[in-house]
Amino acid sequence: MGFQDSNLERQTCRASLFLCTNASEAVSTLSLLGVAVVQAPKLRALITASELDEARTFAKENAVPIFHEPVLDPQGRCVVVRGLAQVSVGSGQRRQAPLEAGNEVLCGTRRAVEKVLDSVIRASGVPYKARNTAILVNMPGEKPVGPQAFHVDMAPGKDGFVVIVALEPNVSLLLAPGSHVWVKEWARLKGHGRTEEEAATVVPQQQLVRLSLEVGQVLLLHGNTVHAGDRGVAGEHSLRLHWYVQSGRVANTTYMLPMLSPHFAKRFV
Ligand SMILES: O=C(O)CCC(=O)C(=O)O
Repeated sequence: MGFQDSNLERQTCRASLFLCTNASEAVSTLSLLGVAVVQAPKLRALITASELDEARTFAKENAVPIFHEPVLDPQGRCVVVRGLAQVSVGSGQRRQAPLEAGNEVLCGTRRAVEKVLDSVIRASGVPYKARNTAILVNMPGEKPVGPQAFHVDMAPGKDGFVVIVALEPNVSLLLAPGSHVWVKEWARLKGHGRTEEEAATVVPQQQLVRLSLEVGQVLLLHGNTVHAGDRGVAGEHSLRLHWYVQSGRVANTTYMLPMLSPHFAKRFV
Protein backbone atom coordinates (compact mmCIF):
# COMPACT_ATOMS: atom_id res chain seq x y z
CA MET A 1 0.00 0.00 0.00
CA GLY A 2 3.00 2.28 0.08
CA PHE A 3 2.66 3.31 3.73
CA GLN A 4 4.45 1.28 6.30
CA ASP A 5 3.83 0.27 9.84
CA SER A 6 7.15 0.36 11.74
CA ASN A 7 6.06 -2.59 13.87
CA LEU A 8 4.77 -4.92 11.15
CA GLU A 9 6.38 -8.36 11.50
CA ARG A 10 8.43 -9.09 8.40
CA GLN A 11 10.56 -11.93 7.23
CA THR A 12 14.16 -10.92 7.83
CA CYS A 13 17.00 -12.16 5.70
CA ARG A 14 20.69 -11.49 5.54
CA ALA A 15 22.03 -9.78 2.45
CA SER A 16 24.58 -12.61 2.11
CA LEU A 17 21.69 -14.71 0.78
CA PHE A 18 22.14 -12.78 -2.47
CA LEU A 19 25.97 -12.86 -2.39
CA CYS A 20 27.61 -13.28 -5.79
CA THR A 21 31.18 -14.43 -6.24
CA ASN A 22 31.97 -12.53 -9.44
CA ALA A 23 30.73 -9.66 -11.60
CA SER A 24 28.91 -11.74 -14.21
CA GLU A 25 27.04 -13.64 -11.50
CA ALA A 26 26.04 -10.26 -10.04
CA VAL A 27 24.70 -9.14 -13.44
CA SER A 28 22.61 -12.30 -13.92
CA THR A 29 21.33 -12.29 -10.32
CA LEU A 30 20.39 -8.64 -10.64
CA SER A 31 18.49 -9.39 -13.83
CA LEU A 32 16.73 -12.45 -12.38
CA LEU A 33 15.99 -11.38 -8.79
CA GLY A 34 16.42 -7.58 -8.99
CA VAL A 35 18.88 -7.75 -6.08
CA ALA A 36 22.50 -8.88 -5.78
CA VAL A 37 25.28 -8.45 -3.24
CA VAL A 38 29.01 -8.30 -3.84
CA GLN A 39 31.80 -8.14 -1.34
CA ALA A 40 34.46 -5.55 -2.17
CA PRO A 41 37.86 -6.92 -1.12
CA LYS A 42 39.16 -5.34 2.12
CA LEU A 43 36.29 -2.82 2.19
CA ARG A 44 35.63 -3.39 5.88
CA ALA A 45 39.20 -2.46 6.76
CA LEU A 46 38.98 0.78 4.77
CA ILE A 47 36.02 2.03 6.82
CA THR A 48 37.96 3.32 9.82
CA ALA A 49 36.61 5.07 12.93
CA SER A 50 38.18 8.37 11.86
CA GLU A 51 36.66 8.11 8.36
CA LEU A 52 33.27 7.49 9.96
CA ASP A 53 33.68 10.49 12.30
CA GLU A 54 34.52 12.69 9.33
CA ALA A 55 31.56 11.32 7.35
CA ARG A 56 29.17 11.85 10.28
CA THR A 57 30.32 15.46 10.69
CA PHE A 58 29.97 16.05 6.95
CA ALA A 59 26.47 14.53 6.99
CA LYS A 60 25.36 16.58 10.00
CA GLU A 61 26.44 19.79 8.27
CA ASN A 62 25.30 19.05 4.75
CA ALA A 63 22.55 16.43 4.64
CA VAL A 64 19.03 17.51 3.68
CA PRO A 65 15.82 15.56 4.40
CA ILE A 66 14.65 13.18 1.69
CA PHE A 67 11.14 11.95 0.88
CA HIS A 68 9.21 9.85 3.35
CA GLU A 69 5.79 9.38 1.75
CA PRO A 70 3.53 10.94 -0.88
CA VAL A 71 1.01 13.63 0.11
CA LEU A 72 -2.52 12.25 -0.38
CA ASP A 73 -5.84 14.05 -0.58
CA PRO A 74 -8.79 12.98 1.65
CA GLN A 75 -9.82 10.46 -1.08
CA GLY A 76 -6.36 8.85 -0.90
CA ARG A 77 -5.18 10.22 -4.26
CA CYS A 78 -1.72 11.72 -4.70
CA VAL A 79 -1.73 15.51 -4.58
CA VAL A 80 -0.20 16.85 -7.81
CA VAL A 81 0.85 20.48 -8.17
CA ARG A 82 1.89 21.76 -11.62
CA GLY A 83 2.45 18.17 -12.81
CA LEU A 84 4.56 17.21 -9.79
CA ALA A 85 3.36 14.69 -7.18
CA GLN A 86 3.87 16.23 -3.75
CA VAL A 87 5.98 14.41 -1.17
CA SER A 88 6.44 14.77 2.56
CA VAL A 89 9.78 14.34 4.35
CA GLY A 90 8.02 13.03 7.46
CA SER A 91 10.08 13.70 10.58
CA GLY A 92 12.94 14.88 8.34
CA GLN A 93 15.38 12.46 9.98
CA ARG A 94 16.26 10.45 6.84
CA ARG A 95 18.76 12.67 5.10
CA GLN A 96 21.14 12.70 2.18
CA ALA A 97 24.35 14.62 1.53
CA PRO A 98 25.67 14.56 -2.04
CA LEU A 99 29.40 13.91 -2.43
CA GLU A 100 30.44 16.14 -5.32
CA ALA A 101 33.55 15.44 -7.40
CA GLY A 102 36.64 16.53 -5.49
CA ASN A 103 35.09 15.86 -2.08
CA GLU A 104 37.54 13.74 -0.08
CA VAL A 105 35.06 12.33 2.45
CA LEU A 106 35.28 8.51 2.46
CA CYS A 107 37.37 8.67 -0.71
CA GLY A 108 39.20 5.35 -0.08
CA THR A 109 35.95 3.51 0.55
CA ARG A 110 34.28 5.10 -2.45
CA ARG A 111 37.17 4.20 -4.75
CA ALA A 112 37.06 0.57 -3.58
CA VAL A 113 33.30 0.33 -4.22
CA GLU A 114 33.56 2.10 -7.58
CA LYS A 115 36.20 -0.46 -8.66
CA VAL A 116 33.68 -3.22 -7.95
CA LEU A 117 30.97 -1.27 -9.80
CA ASP A 118 33.29 -0.86 -12.81
CA SER A 119 33.68 -4.62 -13.05
CA VAL A 120 29.89 -5.16 -12.77
CA ILE A 121 29.32 -2.48 -15.44
CA ARG A 122 31.90 -4.13 -17.74
CA ALA A 123 30.23 -7.53 -17.25
CA SER A 124 26.82 -6.01 -18.09
CA GLY A 125 28.05 -4.81 -21.49
CA VAL A 126 25.95 -1.63 -21.06
CA PRO A 127 27.68 1.79 -20.97
CA TYR A 128 26.41 2.54 -17.47
CA LYS A 129 28.07 5.12 -15.25
CA ALA A 130 27.95 5.31 -11.45
CA ARG A 131 26.72 8.80 -10.48
CA ASN A 132 25.07 10.89 -7.79
CA THR A 133 27.23 9.54 -4.96
CA ALA A 134 25.67 10.47 -1.62
CA ILE A 135 25.87 9.69 2.08
CA LEU A 136 22.56 8.63 3.63
CA VAL A 137 22.08 9.12 7.36
CA ASN A 138 19.34 8.68 9.98
CA MET A 139 19.44 11.70 12.25
CA PRO A 140 18.61 10.71 15.84
CA GLY A 141 15.40 12.38 17.04
CA GLU A 142 12.55 11.97 19.49
CA LYS A 143 11.73 8.61 17.89
CA PRO A 144 13.85 6.54 15.46
CA VAL A 145 13.27 7.25 11.77
CA GLY A 146 10.21 5.43 10.39
CA PRO A 147 10.15 3.29 7.21
CA GLN A 148 9.75 5.09 3.87
CA ALA A 149 6.87 4.58 1.45
CA PHE A 150 7.51 1.76 -1.04
CA HIS A 151 9.03 3.05 -4.24
CA VAL A 152 11.24 2.34 -7.24
CA ASP A 153 14.18 4.55 -8.11
CA MET A 154 13.90 4.46 -11.91
CA ALA A 155 10.99 4.91 -14.31
CA PRO A 156 9.11 1.63 -14.96
CA GLY A 157 10.81 -0.21 -17.82
CA LYS A 158 14.06 1.70 -17.47
CA ASP A 159 17.24 -0.28 -16.88
CA GLY A 160 19.93 0.63 -14.40
CA PHE A 161 20.57 -0.07 -10.75
CA VAL A 162 21.20 1.61 -7.44
CA VAL A 163 23.92 0.77 -4.97
CA ILE A 164 23.83 0.90 -1.18
CA VAL A 165 26.82 0.18 1.06
CA ALA A 166 26.41 -0.03 4.83
CA LEU A 167 29.21 1.81 6.63
CA GLU A 168 27.96 0.93 10.11
CA PRO A 169 25.96 -1.91 11.70
CA ASN A 170 22.15 -1.72 11.93
CA VAL A 171 21.45 -0.94 8.28
CA SER A 172 18.48 -2.72 6.75
CA LEU A 173 16.23 -2.19 3.76
CA LEU A 174 12.73 -3.38 2.90
CA LEU A 175 12.45 -4.95 -0.53
CA ALA A 176 10.46 -7.30 -2.76
CA PRO A 177 12.88 -9.59 -4.64
CA GLY A 178 11.72 -10.16 -8.22
CA SER A 179 9.35 -7.17 -8.17
CA HIS A 180 11.31 -5.43 -10.99
CA VAL A 181 9.78 -7.97 -13.38
CA TRP A 182 6.25 -7.01 -12.29
CA VAL A 183 6.93 -3.27 -12.43
CA LYS A 184 8.08 -3.67 -16.04
CA GLU A 185 5.21 -6.01 -16.90
CA TRP A 186 2.62 -3.69 -15.36
CA ALA A 187 4.02 -0.78 -17.41
CA ARG A 188 4.04 -2.91 -20.60
CA LEU A 189 0.41 -4.02 -20.14
CA LYS A 190 -0.67 -0.47 -19.41
CA GLY A 191 1.06 0.62 -22.62
CA HIS A 192 -1.05 -1.94 -24.50
CA GLY A 193 -4.36 -0.32 -23.76
CA ARG A 194 -5.23 -1.90 -20.40
CA THR A 195 -6.31 0.38 -17.58
CA GLU A 196 -3.89 0.62 -14.70
CA GLU A 197 -6.42 -1.36 -12.64
CA GLU A 198 -6.56 -4.21 -15.20
CA ALA A 199 -2.77 -4.24 -15.53
CA ALA A 200 -2.42 -4.50 -11.74
CA THR A 201 -4.59 -7.65 -11.56
CA VAL A 202 -1.79 -9.77 -13.08
CA VAL A 203 0.66 -8.72 -10.34
CA PRO A 204 0.88 -11.24 -7.48
CA GLN A 205 0.50 -9.97 -3.92
CA GLN A 206 3.95 -9.51 -2.36
CA GLN A 207 5.20 -8.83 1.13
CA LEU A 208 8.46 -6.94 1.38
CA VAL A 209 11.23 -8.62 3.38
CA ARG A 210 13.67 -6.93 5.73
CA LEU A 211 17.19 -7.29 4.34
CA SER A 212 19.96 -6.67 6.86
CA LEU A 213 23.27 -5.51 5.46
CA GLU A 214 26.69 -6.13 6.91
CA VAL A 215 29.30 -3.40 6.92
CA GLY A 216 31.17 -3.43 3.62
CA GLN A 217 28.63 -5.42 1.60
CA VAL A 218 27.74 -3.79 -1.70
CA LEU A 219 24.02 -4.10 -2.38
CA LEU A 220 22.90 -3.77 -6.01
CA LEU A 221 19.22 -3.13 -6.55
CA HIS A 222 17.56 -3.07 -9.98
CA GLY A 223 16.08 0.40 -10.59
CA ASN A 224 12.59 -1.15 -10.78
CA THR A 225 12.83 -3.28 -7.63
CA VAL A 226 10.19 -2.19 -5.10
CA HIS A 227 11.93 -1.17 -1.88
CA ALA A 228 12.00 1.35 0.96
CA GLY A 229 14.45 2.66 3.52
CA ASP A 230 13.70 0.75 6.72
CA ARG A 231 12.92 2.00 10.23
CA GLY A 232 16.02 3.14 12.09
CA VAL A 233 17.49 2.15 15.42
CA ALA A 234 17.30 4.68 18.30
CA GLY A 235 20.40 6.84 18.54
CA GLU A 236 22.09 5.27 15.49
CA HIS A 237 23.11 7.24 12.39
CA SER A 238 23.45 4.02 10.34
CA LEU A 239 25.61 5.76 7.73
CA ARG A 240 25.47 4.33 4.23
CA LEU A 241 26.69 5.25 0.76
CA HIS A 242 24.41 5.43 -2.26
CA TRP A 243 24.98 5.59 -6.06
CA TYR A 244 22.79 5.58 -9.17
CA VAL A 245 24.14 3.47 -12.04
CA GLN A 246 22.49 4.40 -15.33
CA SER A 247 23.40 4.82 -18.97
CA GLY A 248 22.11 8.35 -19.49
CA ARG A 249 22.50 11.38 -17.28
CA VAL A 250 19.16 11.11 -15.53
CA ALA A 251 17.82 13.35 -12.81
CA ASN A 252 17.60 11.85 -9.34
CA THR A 253 14.10 10.37 -9.42
CA THR A 254 11.75 8.37 -7.24
CA TYR A 255 8.44 6.78 -8.08
CA MET A 256 6.41 5.96 -4.98
CA LEU A 257 3.92 3.19 -5.72
CA PRO A 258 0.75 5.25 -5.06
CA MET A 259 2.09 7.76 -7.63
CA LEU A 260 2.39 5.01 -10.24
CA SER A 261 -1.01 3.51 -9.50
CA PRO A 262 -3.13 3.00 -6.38
CA HIS A 263 -4.11 -0.49 -7.63
CA PHE A 264 -0.54 -1.53 -8.33
CA ALA A 265 0.48 -0.12 -4.90
CA LYS A 266 -2.06 -2.43 -3.21
CA ARG A 267 -0.17 -5.49 -4.48
CA PHE A 268 2.65 -4.71 -2.03
CA VAL A 269 2.52 -4.81 1.76
O1 LIG B 1 17.44 5.05 3.50
C1 LIG B 1 17.83 4.09 2.87
O2 LIG B 1 18.62 3.26 3.30
C2 LIG B 1 17.32 3.86 1.46
C3 LIG B 1 16.69 5.07 0.89
C4 LIG B 1 16.10 4.82 -0.46
O3 LIG B 1 15.70 3.76 -0.81
C5 LIG B 1 15.99 5.94 -1.39
O4 LIG B 1 16.19 7.09 -0.99
O5 LIG B 1 15.65 5.69 -2.57
